[in-house]
Amino acid sequence: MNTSESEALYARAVELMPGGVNSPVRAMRSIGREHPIFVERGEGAELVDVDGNRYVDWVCSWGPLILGHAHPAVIRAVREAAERGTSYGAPTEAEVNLAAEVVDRFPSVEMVRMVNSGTEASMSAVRLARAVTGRDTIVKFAGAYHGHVDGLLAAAGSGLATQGIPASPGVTRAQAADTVVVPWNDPEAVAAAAAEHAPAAILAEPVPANMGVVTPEEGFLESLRKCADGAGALLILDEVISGFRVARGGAQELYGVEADLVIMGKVLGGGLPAAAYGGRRELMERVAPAGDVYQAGTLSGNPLATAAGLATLRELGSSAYERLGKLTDRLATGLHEAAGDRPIQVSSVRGLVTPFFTADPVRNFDGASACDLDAYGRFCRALLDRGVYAPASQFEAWFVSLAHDGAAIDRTVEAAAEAFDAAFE
Ligand code: KE4
Repeated sequence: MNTSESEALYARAVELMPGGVNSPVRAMRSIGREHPIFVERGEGAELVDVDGNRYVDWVCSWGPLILGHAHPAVIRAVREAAERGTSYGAPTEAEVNLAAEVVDRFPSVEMVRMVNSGTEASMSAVRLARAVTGRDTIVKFAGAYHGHVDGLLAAAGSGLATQGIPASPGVTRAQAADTVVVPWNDPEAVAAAAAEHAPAAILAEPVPANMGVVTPEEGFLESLRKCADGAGALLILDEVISGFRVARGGAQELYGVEADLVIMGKVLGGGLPAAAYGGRRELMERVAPAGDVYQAGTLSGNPLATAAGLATLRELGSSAYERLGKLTDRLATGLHEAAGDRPIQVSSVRGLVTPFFTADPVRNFDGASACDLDAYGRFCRALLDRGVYAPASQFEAWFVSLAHDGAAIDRTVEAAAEAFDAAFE
């Protein structure tokens, strides 16, 4: 496969941007590639790179493109919005309509504040939870990612339920100390942390997808709800990935658990920068200017992003979720069958799939970390050579879109069968 244009662009990019990219996972270093693929365009379920190579895309911009690339309704909406101007720094009807769409989907959300990234939404929801409860500590889960918020870039301390330690240089010990990191799917650890720290909030991806897709075990989300209530803490569910994807009302609908605050993003912006946090009126009315908790943003609720988000959500009715579920099952089953007797665990939930390179079912970050990362890297490189663009990390999800069809899945499964050979030879 000719990748000379990508290589040439990478040589320039790496001199101008850290790692040659604007977000680390895009560099493809974790699958052992010398350089990433530079994209020229997206068409439905496909990416075309600058050398003209075509790929079935299972990244879909890491989740936003649930309709696939350049969906006509989204392009039309963004074009029409852009022709009226790109930003006003003033309220627009589109923001009201998008907020109404969110409230209609999430019973736990009565009010919404738009921001520009999941990181901003997480940071703001945490600030609000601390203001409302008057407490500092946040309980989060090992392997969960909520954006590069200083205090949430914390690793588990020495023992369970102890204060976090910085997970990145530049994060201070003080910032990390307000975060307690516990294992996913471990109700006892959550209860111990809540008892010891009386937290402001328990923060969770209801369907973790940043350690690969690791679904909550039976009753676990309910245990978080109960634990938060018992501890006088808020339950913050980060639905940046699961929201508008695993069900019309996100994981809260799928698992029947309601959060106090919800973090949203990705699909909400339809591929443009938009995210949000929301919750009950009594909580959200603490946010400035209605209340005293400060948070602001120049481009929050941007007309182009709200146009893309509204156009996307309007395509996501019940039949869309039914179809997305069938496509997901077909991909997950196909990968499982292609793996044969090799040590592969395929985890999936509507719209999300992860082939874990391990012999044992994955139920938390320790399990995900035990995967054979080199084998996953060989697998991904072999897929790329066969026209399949999979997430360049074992700790990510494959994102299914409504632009994928049986042919794209069959192509992927056929390539995977050969790529599994390459991974384990
Ligand atoms: P952003 O700040 O990247 O918009 O969102 C942060 C975020 C928050 N919450 C969850 C559950 C997320 O998955 C993310 C970001 N997801 C990653 C991929 N797993 C974005 C890709 C990247 O970092 O380049």
